[in-house]
Amino acid sequence: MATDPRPEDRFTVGLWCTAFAGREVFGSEVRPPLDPMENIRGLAAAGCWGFNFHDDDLVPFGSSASETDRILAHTRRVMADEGIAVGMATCNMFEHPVFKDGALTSNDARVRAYARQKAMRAADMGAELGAETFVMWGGREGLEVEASKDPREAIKRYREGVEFVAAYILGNELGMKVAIEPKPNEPRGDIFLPTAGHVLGFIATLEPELQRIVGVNPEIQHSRMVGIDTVHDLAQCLDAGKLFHTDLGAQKPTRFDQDLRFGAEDIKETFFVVKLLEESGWTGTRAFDVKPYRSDAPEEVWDLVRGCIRSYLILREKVAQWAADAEIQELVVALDVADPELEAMSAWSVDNARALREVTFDPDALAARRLGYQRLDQLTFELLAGVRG
Ligand code: GCO
Ligand code: MN
Ligand code: MN
Repeated sequence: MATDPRPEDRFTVGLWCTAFAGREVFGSEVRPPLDPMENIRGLAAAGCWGFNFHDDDLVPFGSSASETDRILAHTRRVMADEGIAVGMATCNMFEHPVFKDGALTSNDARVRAYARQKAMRAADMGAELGAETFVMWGGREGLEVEASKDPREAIKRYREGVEFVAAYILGNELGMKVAIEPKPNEPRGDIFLPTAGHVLGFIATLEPELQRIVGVNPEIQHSRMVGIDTVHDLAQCLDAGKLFHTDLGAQKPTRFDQDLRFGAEDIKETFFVVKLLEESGWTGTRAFDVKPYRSDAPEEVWDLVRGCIRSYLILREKVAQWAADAEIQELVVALDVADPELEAMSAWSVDNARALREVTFDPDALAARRLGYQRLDQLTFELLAGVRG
């Protein structure tokens, strides 16, 4: 089984993932801080083609322009040394207290302006390091107190903010696409643009020339938090030509954002995620947004990275096996029933509508068709469980 990553697989991991020291609402850090350059070297050694970063992951918040340049130059040297690229860059608009009640959707015009300024700087950093995608995750763009924000005003402000950032990237030819990342809640009680569907609807309201460079960054964990089908989420974005990035990981439904190791939960759904990406000819990076357990020792964060990559590649092999399994394929092929005569009437026209009205159907006979889903799902399970072939 081919489980060694190749450069063309383009696996990436966020610097914030491996640097996650375990601080959360109930407990303090359990691991020492991880220096960003050590982090980049560690990701390269673990098999990553690239890394993803927030501005503040690399350049400490509040650094001067010259300090920023120095750090970026140093980063470029480490990247060249290690042969590692950058997949996506993003702006941390959630951590500092200034964003306590939102960034682009804050009621305070000064905070909104500051957020735009920070996003422009983050976009410059991303372009400088060769990122192809600029992710916008609005972690603080939400509320707990419904009376605190007019939701229509907030969404309008969100649009103006995204348009501003997209126009900046386009106007300065930074060569990146923007991918908005939906999330239903956490850290806010309710976050605007909670699902991929909301983001798709939102994108359709942007200035037409900016729409072209704005897409979606769906995350498995965030879809599972609300219990919706991750595969359908991705498929809807693909169908719209808007899957610009995707954050891979694992999650049990209806919990806090667990950001578990890829493949850690719902192996079957994860298999169908890989199947969809591979069969759609996905050319983006294969990006993991995962967190080490709080119980992990410092060196185990690299097991997390290696595990994600290995699980993805194992599932990719399973996708090939599934496609080559004669019994499975026989069932799958039988599902599509063609009827050239009826299909010729499927496009709307007055003549087709008239002809269709004259057709006699036998609904009971159609309903009696046997589909074989028990067998199909069982075979899929057995293939994944390793007891087939
Ligand atoms: C989360 C989010 C974040 C974002 C990241 C990029 O886990 O809640 O997914 O990890 O992806 O901040 O902006
Ligand atoms: Mn994410
Ligand atoms: Mn997440």
